[in-house]
Order: sequence, then structure tokens, then C-alpha cells
Amino acid sequence: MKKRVFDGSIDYIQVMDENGNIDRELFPKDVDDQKIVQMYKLMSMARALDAKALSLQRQGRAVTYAPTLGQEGEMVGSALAMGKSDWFVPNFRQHPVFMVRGFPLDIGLLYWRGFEEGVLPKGFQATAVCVPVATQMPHAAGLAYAFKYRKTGASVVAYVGDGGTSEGDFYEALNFAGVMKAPMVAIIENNEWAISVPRSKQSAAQTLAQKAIAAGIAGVQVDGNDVIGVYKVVKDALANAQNGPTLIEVLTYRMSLHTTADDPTKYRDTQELAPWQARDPILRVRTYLTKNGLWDEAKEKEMAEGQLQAIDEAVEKAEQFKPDPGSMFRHVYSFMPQTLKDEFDAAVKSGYWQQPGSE
Ligand SMILES: Cc1ncc(C[n+]2csc(CCOP(=O)(O)OP(=O)(O)O)c2C)c(N)n1
Ligand SMILES: [Mg+2]
Repeated sequence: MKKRVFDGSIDYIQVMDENGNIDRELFPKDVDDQKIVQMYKLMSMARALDAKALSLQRQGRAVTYAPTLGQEGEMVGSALAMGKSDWFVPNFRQHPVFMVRGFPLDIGLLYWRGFEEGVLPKGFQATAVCVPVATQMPHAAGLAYAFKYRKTGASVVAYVGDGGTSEGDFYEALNFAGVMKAPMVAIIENNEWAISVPRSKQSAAQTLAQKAIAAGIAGVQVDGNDVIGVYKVVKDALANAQNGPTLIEVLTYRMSLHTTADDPTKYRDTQELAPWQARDPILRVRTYLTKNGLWDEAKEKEMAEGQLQAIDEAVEKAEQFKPDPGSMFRHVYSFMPQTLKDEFDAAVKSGYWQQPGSE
């Protein structure tokens, strides 16, 4: 006997195309022109902040930085889709998500300046920036399950790169979330590269979204440079999260460097950029807004000036910050063990640094 025991498929969603045209059937009901203007402003702010952070690092005013150029659509769209009680679990590239969720810009800059104080303020509903690839995913699944266990009604949005989907942690998290029906929405930011490893070398699977099928959860692919499309799929997945997880693959492109320690000209053809420039997430929304009489040069100028001023103020605040070297002792454990306390006391005694407020 032979019978088909399983069939699977993956849908691709795009709501606004490269030319600013909209698919009315898929268009989310809670999005109006005002919301599209908000999306545009947030994506523009993310891009302005990105350019500033990169230049600060190049001037030696930041230690390192992971650029987001080209990925603003998926980050702003997914962040706006989250509800008040939801949490997100980042890797190391979600600065626009932090910004949209209200993380203070100057504290974000402190992180990239290398200070312990650039961590999450109390009450901010996210886990810490996670550099080890995909290790955030089991945390996300566990957090989501804890929310379900405690009947909080909250969900978790977790971010992972295309490279991260090759890690065991990614599969373990998806498997756990599937079995436990944890309210987790996992977003794969498929930006075509994992440092110098292209998507084609990452997996033989035709889509990364289909990895959901093996975990027995919902999976969907979306144009990651379509802010409204991403907003829609994340919102839909969150609306269903109490019934179980969803895996979303956003198709986007890392237009800049992996980090400021990277030089992509060493491993990728610069000609790759042109088609992605045409698919720019900000450009298409501006085309839509201009076509519909919602945006013009004067509004653009006013917005850009306001954003640059806010960024300059945040930079000034971050650069005036006086670090407390004692924080490198205090943040290692939840309490300070005796051995560390001895070192701390010795350092204070040596006069190596001044206690804050002692100047
Ligand atoms: C476990 C682990 N292995 C290797 C690295 C070095 N590393 C940092 S980022 C990265 C690539 C990540 O690519 P991807 O998941 O596609 O995310 P992207 O950087 O493209 O956003 C690697 C290999 C690491 N940080 N952690
Ligand atoms: Mg990648």
C-alpha cells in the first residue's frame, strides 16, 4: 500500500508592491493613511539613526555597530503589529524594533558605545540583545510558554536571521513551541547573507518558512520590504498566537555591512544591490504617499530636520554619560559573590576609579 500522508505548502504575501500599488483584498482593516504616514516616518527615523550610528563608529565614538539599512520595513512593520502586553526577543540587529517599542535612543547608543548601562530599562518588554546566533530562540519559546502557563494572554515575537535557522537552537525552540502551543511568533529575517555565507549555502530548502512544517506549526513567507505586508502577517499571527506559534520568513536584503568589522566587497558582488535598491521599503511608501497627495517635499524636509535634531540630542546625552567602572562587577551575577566583592573592594581601594558622585 502506498498513500500520501502529508501535503504542505507555503504562501507568499505582499500587500504593497515596489511601485506603491496596493492589493486591496489583503490590505489590513486597521491600517489607514495616517498609519501609513506613521510607518513612513518610523522607517525614515530608523534609517537616519542607522546612518548616524555608522558614522559615530567610523569616528571612534562607538565601539561597534550592526547596520539595518534596507531592513527598516520588516522591523517597523513587525514592531507596530505587537500588542501592549507582548514581548519581543531580539538578536543583535533589531534597533528599529527597540525604537518603535519606545526604547530611549540615548540608552541604545550607550550599548554601542560599550557601556553596561546601555541595557534594558526596568519594565521594558524585551530580552537583552543576543549576539550568540539563535540562542535567543529557546528563551523566546520558554518565555512564550511561561505566558501561556500563567494565562497572561501575552505573546512573544522572536527574531532570528537566515543564518540562525541552521542552528540547533532554532529547531529546538520551534519544536518546543509547537508541542506546547506556545504563543510565539518567530520572524526569520532572511536578508540573503549570514556575514559572508549566502542564503544558497545556508539550506537546500526552497523556503525557510517551510521549516515550520516539520515543527507542525503555521508558516508563511512575506515581502520583507513591504512594511504593510509584514504588519499584516505579524498581526494575523499574533491574533492566532494563543492557539499556537507561527513562523514568518521575511524576504529582505542586508544592504550595508554585517557589522562595522565587516567589508562585504570582499565576498559579494556589488551588482546584487541594484535590484534591492528598487525594492527599497521606504521608497515604495513614499511613492504611495506622494501619489495620494499625502506627502511632499516640505513635509519631508520638516520630518528630516526634526529627526536629525532628536538624534543629535540623544547622541549628546549618550556622550555626556559618565560610566561607572563598578558596573563591570555589578552586572556579572544577580548578587556579588565574595570573590568578586574582594576584587571590587580592592579596585575601589586602589583609587583606580572614582565612585559616581564623588567628584
Ligand atoms: C553561535 C555563534 N556562532 C557564530 C557567531 C558569529 N556570527 C555573528 S553574526 C553571524 C551571522 C548571522 O547571520 P544571520 O543569522 O543571517 O543574521 P544577520 O547577521 O544576517 O542579521 C555569525 C556567524 C556567533 N555570534 N554566534
Ligand atoms: Mg542574514
